[in-house]
Amino acid sequence: MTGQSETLLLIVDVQNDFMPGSSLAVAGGDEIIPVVNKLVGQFDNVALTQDWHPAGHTSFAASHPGKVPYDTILLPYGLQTLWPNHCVQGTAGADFHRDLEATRAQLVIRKGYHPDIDSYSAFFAADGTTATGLAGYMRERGFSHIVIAGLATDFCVAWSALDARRLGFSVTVVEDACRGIDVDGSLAAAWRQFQQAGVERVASALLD
Ligand code: VGL
Ligand code: ZN
Repeated sequence: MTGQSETLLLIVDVQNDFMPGSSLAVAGGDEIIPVVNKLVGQFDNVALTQDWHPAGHTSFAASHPGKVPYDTILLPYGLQTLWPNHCVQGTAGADFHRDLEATRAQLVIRKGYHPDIDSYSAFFAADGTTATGLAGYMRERGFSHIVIAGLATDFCVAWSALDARRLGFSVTVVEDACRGIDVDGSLAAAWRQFQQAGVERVASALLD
């Protein structure tokens, strides 16, 4: 594997609103926390993403009269799945889970803050062109490899992993440190796309 100095561990959206019982609950989302914390202890370079939407964000079903969560809608940049309100800037739901070991994170990338564009990926908003700055950060820091874990496997983890491949980084997804939402087969599709794109899939035990 690539050395520590060329590798960034990216922990995606381990936030309260994605936890069981909250607005956009990911089944088993809390179960990954000990696995993620162990990973954080194993990498020299750690970054986090934080889904960070303004109230009334375009990805919220409530922003579109007559729509309900998990409907889709055609927006100027393409098809958008509509979600329950979640991760609104400054709310407790947008905070990282209290047990996430975030102290050693060197960077927090916030995404989804443009009112009219969603952003699953840590690299680009859903229009495919509005950058978050993470690619530039990785290049300037000399990271050629990204190891990704977090929520949700089939949305923010998947879009981040596939963008990272498109940008030319080598990519590893830690399967037991992720959980998916699984809308209409999206979880199986994500694992298929990972394979096609050359995203490496590992179990966390293999990184010991
Ligand atoms: C996510 C749906 C909406 C994610 C974020 O973190 O995977 N999914 N916003
Ligand atoms: Zn979101």
